[in-house]
Amino acid sequence: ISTFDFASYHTLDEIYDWMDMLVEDHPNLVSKLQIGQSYENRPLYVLKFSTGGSNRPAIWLDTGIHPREWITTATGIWTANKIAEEYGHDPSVTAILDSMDIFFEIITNPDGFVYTHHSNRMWRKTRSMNAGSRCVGVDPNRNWDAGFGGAGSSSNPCSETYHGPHAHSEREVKAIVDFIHGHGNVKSVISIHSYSQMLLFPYGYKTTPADDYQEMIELAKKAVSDLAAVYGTKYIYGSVANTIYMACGTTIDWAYDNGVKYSFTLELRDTGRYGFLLPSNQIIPTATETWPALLDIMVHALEHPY
Ligand code: 0X9
Ligand code: ZN
Repeated sequence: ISTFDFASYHTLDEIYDWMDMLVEDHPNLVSKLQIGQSYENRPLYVLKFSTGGSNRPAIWLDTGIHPREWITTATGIWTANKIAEEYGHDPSVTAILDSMDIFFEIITNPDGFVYTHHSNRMWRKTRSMNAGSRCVGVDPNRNWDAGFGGAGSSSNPCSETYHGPHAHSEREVKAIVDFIHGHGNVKSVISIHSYSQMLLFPYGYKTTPADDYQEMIELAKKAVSDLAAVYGTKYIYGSVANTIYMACGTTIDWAYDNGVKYSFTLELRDTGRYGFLLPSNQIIPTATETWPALLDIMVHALEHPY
């Protein structure tokens, strides 16, 4: 899309308009689905990239589940546009879309996203009311049914990592759970966060290595090396078994435990200089370097059917 400014951060309405433009520009490839409604009744839109078939093996991507991580949404927009433009040109994109579908939720937490624009730029959670508390919101990356309620999550509604009253209490989470279960053929989930420059894979809720640990380590190693080859940006990769802090109830652990083998979390730029307030002049470089890493994971899913 030539009229959209990919190098700036945008509001919810601007992004919704962009989604419609993308669909209009690529009517035979891209469509828009609504998978549910947010707590404040905003539509939860997903872009579907498909060249046909019925219920093909699929890749799920999401950005912006933590709304203050603006670089993820901006990277999502750039990436979705890239997928649409490269089909029929880039051999990897073409091969992926000739046999798989891609589903991309660009604004996974719209209520929180709007809140970061109007009230509190640093908002992380959903905007749901908590019974018996004046504090608002649940951490949508602690709300999944995978070690729910355990270490690295909080039972205090005022905490930034509040896990919520029960697993999948948040509409924004439940919509994805229902979509992935209903689809039944999702082979990869890539959930995009910021910041800290990491590529993570299950598990985050236990120290036991996942069954596919060795395969994931090798894929992650290749992905971060191809990412670094673009501008030299260094990522670390791993799971709780070797690298990161414990976090219970996260998206990719739920996906992995529900049969989605290639489940990864990306933590985009930077390592803390700007943190969540990454300047807009880093949007295109961030998206550009992340692209080969995403392709590595998607191509791996294509070439290793299960
Ligand atoms: O804590 C999170 O939800 C993620 N980091 S963020 O700064 N984007 O909030 C990381 C979750 C990764 N999983 C584990 N640490 N196990
Ligand atoms: Zn996050």
